[in-house]
Amino acid sequence: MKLLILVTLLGLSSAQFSPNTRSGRTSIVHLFEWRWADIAAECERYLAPNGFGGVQISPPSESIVVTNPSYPWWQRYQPISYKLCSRSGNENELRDMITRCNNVGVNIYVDAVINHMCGSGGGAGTHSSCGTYFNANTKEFPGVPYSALDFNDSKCKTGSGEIENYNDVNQVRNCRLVGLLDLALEKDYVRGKVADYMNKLIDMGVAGFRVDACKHMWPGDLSAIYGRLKNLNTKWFSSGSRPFIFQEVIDLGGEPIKASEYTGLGRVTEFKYGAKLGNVVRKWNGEKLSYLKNWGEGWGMMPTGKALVFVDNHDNQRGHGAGGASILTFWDARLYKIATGFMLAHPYGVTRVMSSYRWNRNIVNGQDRNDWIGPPSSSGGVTKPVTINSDSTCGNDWVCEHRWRQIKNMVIFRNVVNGQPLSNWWDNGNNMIAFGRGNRGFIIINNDTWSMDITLNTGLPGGTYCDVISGQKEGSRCTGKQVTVGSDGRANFKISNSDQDPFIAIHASSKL
Ligand code: QV4
Ligand code: CA
Repeated sequence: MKLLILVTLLGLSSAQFSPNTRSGRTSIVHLFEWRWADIAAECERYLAPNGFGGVQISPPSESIVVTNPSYPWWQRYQPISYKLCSRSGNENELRDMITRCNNVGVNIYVDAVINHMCGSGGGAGTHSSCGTYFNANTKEFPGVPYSALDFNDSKCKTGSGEIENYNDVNQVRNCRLVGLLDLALEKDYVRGKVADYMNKLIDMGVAGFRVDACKHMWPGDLSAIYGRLKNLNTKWFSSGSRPFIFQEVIDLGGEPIKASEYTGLGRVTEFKYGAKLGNVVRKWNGEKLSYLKNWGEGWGMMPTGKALVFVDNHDNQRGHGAGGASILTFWDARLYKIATGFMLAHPYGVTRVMSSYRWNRNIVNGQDRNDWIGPPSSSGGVTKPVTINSDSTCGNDWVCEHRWRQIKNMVIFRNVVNGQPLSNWWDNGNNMIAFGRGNRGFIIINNDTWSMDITLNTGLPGGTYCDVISGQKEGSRCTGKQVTVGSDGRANFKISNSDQDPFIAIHASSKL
């Protein structure tokens, strides 16, 4: 009996590190601020056929509606209740999306905002996404319900009630993050309400959660909540599957709260990844691509089995959160493709691709004054649909980085090389690098200011391969560069520093 309990507990804790992706798929995409109806369609028409494993969706829970500024994206990080209506759609639309994505083998991961409710200055009324009454002044949220007793204020010891000093662990977890009313997650009642919310989504078919603001919650409280979560819905997942948990903890070093306090509970967002890779690809601080030879743990990052990695996220692509100026985004498209291509080729971590919308930036002294602007919308903050152009790009100011040929094809590359070790590393001591993944794939990048002409061992079987960056294999023909690999595995590569995309990638499925 004791052994059985032990085995069950081990099973419960370990499985939360797996994204539960299906059919050998490895990457997830954050469809930031997309409507549920558009995500459902995207799963069927694009994500499933191109090997995407899952989608991180924006918070589905009822949130405050902010009109000054006008419907900012961040209003969704201020919950009013756990009812499932938001600017992305209502509960029926959410359910339909989860069902349709699951039916084509694409997982849904929910962004769960459980550290807090709305800001203390949120007022009182029904300016909420399902129209539920609340009162931020008296801390009443009848839609849950929570009352003043369910918040942390008495435990917070700062004069302002706010987090004032990130070196004080108690403040960071018991005080208000930018004025957001901080929930008392040690209370059984509060834990129960949060777990009920997450379990409802599990029953609807989601595969896991991105847990928001984990640095601001005690690991013990999170452990108790995760322990109450059900197994995944057996309509789509094998019995006993645990929800995938990836926790947002920004640990760039230098603070007392470490990512390692959370890696026992689930995966953790590795923010060093994008910040450091941005420096390398931009060649700032004397960084060079050749230094990436020991990328991952060798660069002070958490163990690969604990990490969720990304080039940019919805915060740091607009100066929120952390990472700073080095973060690469779609605004720097050429370098962004290099960084994303490298990420998807390299074995470290579970990879998340960002998919954004365009907004009018107004950068003053390095800060974007328009960092609040919400998704493309018509009047009243109604989110515009994602339209698809004839060349398969997106309209209505949706950027759809995940549809960029180079990025989409590297998502496929990662699936093809899944499980293969990094092999045949080469560099020129500067900004030209190449590496393979066993005998399944090979990538070579020229980020120097001169052209490359080099013959290297790829590790691949002999034959002609289609480069999936300059083009792709379509039927039996190649729309891009062709690479001839000899029977000895060697191939010649030419990459001009002025090529539109200065890298080449070939893999077992791009063989002609
Ligand atoms: C303002 C003042 C406060 C004042 C308060 C009074 O700044 O000093 O006390 O009014 O009510 C928005 C506004 C912010 C405002 C706050 C409360 O920007 O000015 O406070 O609302 O009304 C997102 C945005 C925040 C936004 C928040 C809630 O980034 O700007 O705040 O949503 O709408 C740290 C954390 C990390 C966090 C990161 C941004 O450790 O966890 O900051 N990242 C996650 C999400 C992020 C989200 C939150 C956490 C909060 O990824 O998107 O914040 O859920 O590094
Ligand atoms: Ca807290």
